[in-house]
Amino acid sequence: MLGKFFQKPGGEQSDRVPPGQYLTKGFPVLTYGQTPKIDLEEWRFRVWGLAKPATFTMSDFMALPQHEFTADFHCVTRWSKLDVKWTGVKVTDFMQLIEVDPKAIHVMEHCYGGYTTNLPLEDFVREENFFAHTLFGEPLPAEHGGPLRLVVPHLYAWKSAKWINGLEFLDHEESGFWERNGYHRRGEPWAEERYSGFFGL
Ligand SMILES: Nc1nc2c(c(=O)[nH]1)N[C@H]1C(S)=C(S)[C@@H](COP(=O)(O)O)O[C@H]1N2
Ligand SMILES: [Mo]
Repeated sequence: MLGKFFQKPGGEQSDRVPPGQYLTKGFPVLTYGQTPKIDLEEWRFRVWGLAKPATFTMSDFMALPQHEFTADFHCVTRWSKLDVKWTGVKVTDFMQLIEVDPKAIHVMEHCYGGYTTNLPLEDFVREENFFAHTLFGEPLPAEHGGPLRLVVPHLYAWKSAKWINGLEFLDHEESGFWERNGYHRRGEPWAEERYSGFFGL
């Protein structure tokens, strides 16, 4: 894997690269399956489970305060990309639009294409998490999750759902796609929470 595109972190960047990760200058695409085809007119975002059911359009997201974010991106397959620049909406701002039952402690992210991933509510509702529609000043390319993806910088990137279209609030933990297929339940890069014990590593 090492070579032109993957470098061992050196100098002052090294304290930003979690253990066992290598830097990449490009931005690899990591998708299980196909990039779904999404018609922007028909795009909808839904909330259900332990929350008052609600449906949102892209205009609803664009009406929220827009922010630029710079965040590091860590894939469990060992590549990291520093200083990714996104534009989007804070999860904390979106949460003001919905009514969540106090019994909810987890949230399942749902996506076009069927991918799912699960987060404890306290990992989801954080100041630095956001829904992104723009990457380095350009509309988020479809292969990177456009029109809208979640970005959760403090966990491995499989928690950053591409083509996100819904949140299901839960009073218990459920496994999403990769959590069912051997990845760690939480996925904290600095603790190298890569795979569940059962998977072997
Ligand atoms: N819907 C969906 N979201 C997803 C994935 C996926 O396969 N489907 N892959 C995850 C993984 S493992 C990673 S590392 C990142 C990769 O994002 P990128 O393709 O923009 O680099 O998206 C995450 N979000
Ligand atoms: Mo990943």
